[in-house]
Parts: sequence; C-alpha cells; structure tokens
Amino acid sequence: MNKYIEYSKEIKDALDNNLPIVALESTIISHGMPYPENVKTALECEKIVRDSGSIPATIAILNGKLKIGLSIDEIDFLGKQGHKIIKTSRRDIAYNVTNKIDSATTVSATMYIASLANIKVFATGGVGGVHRGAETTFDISADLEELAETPVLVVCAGAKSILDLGLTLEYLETKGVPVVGYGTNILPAFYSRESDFFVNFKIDTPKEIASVFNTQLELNLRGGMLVTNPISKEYSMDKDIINKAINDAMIEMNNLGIKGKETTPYLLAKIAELTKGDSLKSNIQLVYSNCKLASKISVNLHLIRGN
Ligand code: PSU
Ligand code: MN
Repeated sequence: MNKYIEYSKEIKDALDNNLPIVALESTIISHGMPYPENVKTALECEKIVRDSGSIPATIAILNGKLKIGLSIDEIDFLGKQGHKIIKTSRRDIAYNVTNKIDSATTVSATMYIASLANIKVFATGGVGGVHRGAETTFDISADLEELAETPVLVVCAGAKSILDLGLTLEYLETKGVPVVGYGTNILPAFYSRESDFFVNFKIDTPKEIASVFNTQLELNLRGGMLVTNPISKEYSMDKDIINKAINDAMIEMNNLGIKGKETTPYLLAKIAELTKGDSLKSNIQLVYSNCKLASKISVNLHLIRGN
C-alpha cells in the first residue's frame, strides 16, 4: 500500500470487499461554496452516492496524508476553514504532503489520488477548462491535462461560460478525451441545460456509459472521460440572467486584478451574490444529480469489470 495514502475505515472495507466507489473532491467544499452550505452539500453528496449503490470517497490532503474517505469532522473542518485551506492541483501535491499543508483537492488532484487507489469514477459540479482570454493569459486548468493522463471518469454538469467552451472542447479533442452527453447532444452549460456547443457522444444510460469507459480502459487508451449531465429543468437558470451575472462578475474580477487559481472561487461567489443565491441553489442541485449518475455508472462499471 502507498505509504502516503490513508483510507477511512469505510473505504478500506469497500476496497477489501470489492464494492463500487465514487470519488468526490474537496475544493468544491473549501472554495466552491460558502459555509455552512458547503458542509451540508458535501454530506448530502455522500448520502446520495450511497443511496444509489456506491461508497463515497471524499478526498483531501490532511496531516501530510492523501486521505481517501473523510470523517464528518474532517469535512466540517474543510468547510469551516474555507479559503484558509490551500486549493491544490496536481503540481502542489508533493510540496503540500511533504510540508503537511492541509489541502482541498481540485478535480486534477482528486483524479490523480483516486487513480492511486484504483477508483475509476468521480463526481463533481464543474471541471476547470480553458479560460476566456487564454490566448494571452495561458490560463488553462490543470483538470484538462489530468483528464488527458489519468484513467478516471468524471461526471460534471458541463462548463459555465466563465470558460471558453469552444476552446475547452478543442483542447480535450487534442488530448484525446471523449466528452459524453448524458441523454443529450448539446454540451450543458452548468447552471443551464444548453450551451452553443455539441458533445462528442450522446449516451442515454449509465450502463452504456460504463460499457464505453470499460472498453477505453481495456484498450489502454490512457486518460479519462468527461461525462456531462445537464442540470434538471426544475433547477436550471434562465440563460440571459445567468450570462449577465457571469459577464458582470468577470468585469468586476478584471477590475480587481484577480488572476490564476483565485478566479474560479471568486467568480462562483460573485455570481451567487449577483443572483441573490439562486446560482448557489442550482450549483448544489446539479452536484447532487451528478453524484447520483456517477454512483450508477460506478455500479455498472463494477458489474462489467468485476472490480
Ligand atoms: N467549478 C465549479 N466549482 C468548483 C470548481 C470548479 O463549479 O468548485 C473547482 C474544482 O475543484 C475544479 C477547480 O477542479 O475549481 C478548477 O480550478 P481552476 O480553474 O483554477 O483550474
Ligand atoms: Mn487556472
């Protein structure tokens, strides 16, 4: 066993008994939502994963260990500390472990840590992507590179237009990452169901998604798969309202000179403020829906592979 990894008892038992597992990230807790909604959401995500047949493995770096499976107290700590916890992508992992810096893991770091434990399915809200203006800023999320390298299927609700969706899709194509739409041909836009872009493959059931991912693994194609799951109609936001909030938040961000890894957390908080909390409500619901889908995919992948 990797000396840097510490499993919770539940995850150790799940691994020993060969049960389906779904990884969950912790940046969404410390940086993606305010306290106490973040903690409530993280715990509900775990419940939804369980109710749909898999075991949830929330991942973070605590006390110099890659922790797979967190206690309620650890989730509460990450939520309460919020931005005091370092947002950690792949590049930060070794430094933070060596120096025992408690860290919230982004999609990239969580994927990598999940893969060390042979966990193949991961649910989140949104992945990072190519930011608008990346032609000059070079701000391209490490999440995309991780999807290119690491064999983990990531369920998200598409990407919000704080990113350049067209460039994000081009980047994923170059890197050989399939983008699947769950029951849709259209790339979902996070808070709303539709963007102006298409996914690569529309697949209608968790079983069929699991089957294609299994083939990808067996073909040794390297890299992950991005499964995009549109927010339910009930919780989706009006396109014009959300796009105005996103644009206003981006103007404010540029005025303040916020850059790099601070951009996504700043924009999420600002958009929630501008929409008087509506975007946060949608964000929470779309994460729940992704947890449910990921759990079903994990169950099916497990049935196909036997591990
Ligand atoms: N999108 C969201 N909520 C989030 C994130 C993205 O709607 O909390 C987080 C994820 O952890 C993702 C990270 O991996 O932001 C991407 O950050 P960056 O754009 O700096 O790579
Ligand atoms: Mn970035």
